[in-house]
Order: sequence, then C-alpha cells, then structure tokens
Amino acid sequence: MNREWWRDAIVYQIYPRSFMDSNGDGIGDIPGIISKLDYIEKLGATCIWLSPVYASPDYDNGYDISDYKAIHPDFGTMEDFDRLVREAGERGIKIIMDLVINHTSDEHEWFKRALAGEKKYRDYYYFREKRNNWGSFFGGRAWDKVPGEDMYYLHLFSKKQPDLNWHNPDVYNEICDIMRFWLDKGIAGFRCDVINVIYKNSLDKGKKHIALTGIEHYLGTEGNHEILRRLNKDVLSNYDCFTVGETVFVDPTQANLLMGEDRKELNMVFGFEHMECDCRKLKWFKRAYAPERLISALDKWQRECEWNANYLENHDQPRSVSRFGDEENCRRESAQMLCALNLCLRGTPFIYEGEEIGMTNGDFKKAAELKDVESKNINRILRRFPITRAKRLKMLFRTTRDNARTPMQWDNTAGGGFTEGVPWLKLNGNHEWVNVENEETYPDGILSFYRKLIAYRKNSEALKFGDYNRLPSEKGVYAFERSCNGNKVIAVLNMNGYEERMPAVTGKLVISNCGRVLSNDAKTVMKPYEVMIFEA
Ligand code: ISL
Ligand code: CA
Repeated sequence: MNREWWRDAIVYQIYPRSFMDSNGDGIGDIPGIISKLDYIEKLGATCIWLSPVYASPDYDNGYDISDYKAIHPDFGTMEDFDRLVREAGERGIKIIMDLVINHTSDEHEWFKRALAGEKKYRDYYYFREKRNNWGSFFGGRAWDKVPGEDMYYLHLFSKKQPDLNWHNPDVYNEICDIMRFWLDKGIAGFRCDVINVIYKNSLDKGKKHIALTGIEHYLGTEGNHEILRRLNKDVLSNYDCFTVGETVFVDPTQANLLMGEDRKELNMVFGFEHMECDCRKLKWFKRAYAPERLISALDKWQRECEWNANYLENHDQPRSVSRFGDEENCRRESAQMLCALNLCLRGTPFIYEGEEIGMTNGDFKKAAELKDVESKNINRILRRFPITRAKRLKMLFRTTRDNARTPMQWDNTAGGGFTEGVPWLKLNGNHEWVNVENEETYPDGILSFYRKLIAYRKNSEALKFGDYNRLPSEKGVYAFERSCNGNKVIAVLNMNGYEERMPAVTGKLVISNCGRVLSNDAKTVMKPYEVMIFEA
C-alpha cells in the first residue's frame, strides 16, 4: 500500500450553513469558516471537507446545485473561496469539496433549457412519457410530471433534483470540466455524493423493495465503474488529490470494487453498514442500539477492506453521542470513547463539526421547526397513517437529518456564538453548557481529548498505518491492536453504558478517559464508556 498524504489526513467536515455566520443573517458562510481556521488547526485537522457551497435554491441545502462554478451568495464570493483555500493552505490544511453529479437542481440552466425544449439539454436528463415504479430516497415516487407536458422526469432524490443522464457523453464532458475548474483552484479532492448510483442500466420496472424499488437497475452498475475509471484517468490522476465516495448500500466486496488500489476508481468509500446498527436497513425501521452490532459491522469492514473512510457522524446522521453514547449521564465519557473509536481504527478519520465537543441531537418540539426536505416529505407521508401526533413527531425527531445540522455551538450567548442574528435552524438549548468556549476550560474535556488523541495519532506509525487485529473481550467491549514494524498500539473501549470486565492486555497505558492512573496496574473492571489506549 502506498502511503499517500490522504491516508494519514485528519478530515474535518464543515456544513457551511451551520458552522459560523460572519454577517448576522443567520446563515454560516465562508468568511465565518476563515475566522475559525485557527480553531481547526488547533484541533489538528489537516483537511476540510466542505459540504456544498455552490449556487443552489437550497431545496436540499446545496445538494441541489444550480451553478457548479459559482459560490452561493449566502456563503460569500469566489474571492472568499479563494482566500479560504489560501489561508487554509498556509496552515497546512487542504480542502476537499462535495461533488454532486447524480443530479442537478431543477433550476440549473441545463434543466431549464431542457424544459424550454432544447434537444441538446433534453438528453442531459431522463424524460419519459411513462413513469416506472421506482421509489425515491426521500420517500414517494422517483418520477414527477414535467409542468405543462404529458411527460415525466426521473429524480432519485427530491423532485427539485432531476437525475443526470450519464449515458450522454456531453454530461461526462461537462462534469470533467467542472472538476478541473475546482482542482485548478487548488482543492485537494472530492467527496462524491451518492456516487455508486449515477449510471442507470435501464429504466425497466423495478422489483418490489421496501423503500427503493428499482435499485437493481442502478446500484453499482458496470457502467458506473467505467465512468469512475474514466474520471480518474481523464481528470483526477492529473492532480495530487483524493476522492472519497459516498456509496449507499454497499458491502465490503462492492466497496473493494470501488476503491481497490488496482481499480483506479475512488480512493476510499463511506460504508453505511455500521450506521444500520440501530435500525433495519433504513433508519425509519428502528431497533434498539446494541454496541455489539456496531462493533461487528466495523470489525467486518476493517478486516475485509484494505482501507476505510472512518466516520460516526455527518450531516445526514444523528449525533453519535445521542445515538451510541449517553448524552444525559455520560456525555463526556461516551463522546471520548467514540472519539477513540474513530481515531484508532485503520483508515482515514472524518470528524463532523461539533462532534469534537460532544454536540447532541437537536431539541426540536414542533414539526415546523424542521427544515430538512426529507423530514418534510416523511411528515407528509406519515400524516396519512393512523398514528398519533406524538408518535409521528417522535419518529420525525429521531430520524431527521436536522439533528446534525443545528448551528455549531461556540459559546453560551443567545446565538451560540454562531450568529448575531436569528439562526436558520433552531440552535440547541444545551449550547448554554455544550460549547467550545466551555470545553476550552476543561483539560479533561471532550475537545482536549480530541486534540490529545489527534496529536498522539500523528506520531504513531501504528495508528496511522498499522494492521488491524481484533482481540477477545466481553460483549460490547471493543479491543483491537494496530501494529506496524514492531510498534503496537492497543485500544480497549467499553462501549457499554455499564461496567464490564477488562480484557487481558499488556502494555503501557498512554491515554485514558476515566481518571485511570497511567501505569500498568491490575485493571479488572472498566467503567461505562471507559477508553484505555496502550503501547506494547
Ligand atoms: O440520509 C439519508 C437518508 O436519511 C441517505 O439516504 C442519504 O439521502 C443518502 O446517503 C444520500 O445522501 C447524499 O445525497 C443526498 C443529500 O440530500 C445528502 O445530504 C447527501 O449526503 C442527495 O444529494
Ligand atoms: Ca452569513
């Protein structure tokens, strides 16, 4: 395996709308991000993944792009963007951007010209007289009627996100051009949105599927692999950059086809299997969280994939401390345990803004407080079912992507230090005590733990590149060793909310989160969410 720079990068994901507002309009922006670069540098991140900042009507918060080469005015100007790349670079921080090429916004010029009847642009999308039975990722059907015509168009996501036709060479060329545009500005790669569904084999009728009827016609098709190889050869291979694919519904075998070093498609992928440890396939079908299920999913990917893009949170998922920890009784300990989990596994770690201070799920009270298009769709669908309002809201609040999108909590002032104005999405009331300023005062706090472990990892060949090997332990305790050229690090994590017996490991304790004396004392019982990291 080559030791490219991105393998030992520490990636910090920024959701620009919610990170830092510089002008009081309630929306985070690029000057806001620039003002926090010192914070990101101090954390130890070496790369920022910037969620979309392109021009967009924001029906899906920027994942519906109306101009791929323009910065959304809410976020600032192209000069601001260039300054961000430059000022981050001065701190040794690279920037990767979101590449959303399965679909555009319906307000993109291509789609508008298609609707106006221009043949060339008609072929950029899928227009059909009859719609098939495919389902949309956001609930409901994947086809909507073209206004004023007896025609339908395909959208795997919201109706404001028509799918691009990847059979059309013009589409391919346009996207190559867009990628070069940003790479030439000095960005270091892309996080590729739903990149394993872009190429549709056919528009035939789909087999019935709980939510995504039709998926067999577009998931991980050979044509999709071929496009990725071509994009790699024609564009990416000419730059010092990397790609991480957001690849829905893949198992390690399919993941390896997308990121195998010899395949020359993507460099790494985000798997979803570990995100299914508290639901059945889809988040709507809840089941109780069991640490053991999270462990076995992670362990499987660690064993079966040469490299992983490790993450526990992003802008689509609930907050990990609310989900896999105990935000009420052990917020600090469980957030630190999750930090160690993310940073000690083999692969490139991705940290989502606010994760490093243990931010929790939103404290929503009314459906009207939610802004996410997916939640709005689901709310509409749920209203048709004979369930109580309380039940409907419970389901919405548990699943809404807005849980991760509440404004970053910098301090305890009215706007959380995020804005001087009214935030676009309700700020969590717990910003009074869950905030960066407060964390800065605790040497044993969550933020300090992140900084400490990131710094430790940077100096550890074993954590950066070592092999992974799981060790025997009690249920819900995850113990594994990472070794490289005789250096060995052992991580022992009690992921249970109760005490559990410590596995037998030998080594020198170097990092811990529950006041353990840093020595080799007999360790018999681990406290809830206790972390111990040893050198052997
Ligand atoms: O979050 C999900 C369900 O709640 C996923 O199914 C999600 O829609 C899927 O992972 C694709 O996500 C990506 O593409 C979407 C966008 O809305 C998400 O924010 C993005 O991460 C469409 O572009
Ligand atoms: Ca702003």
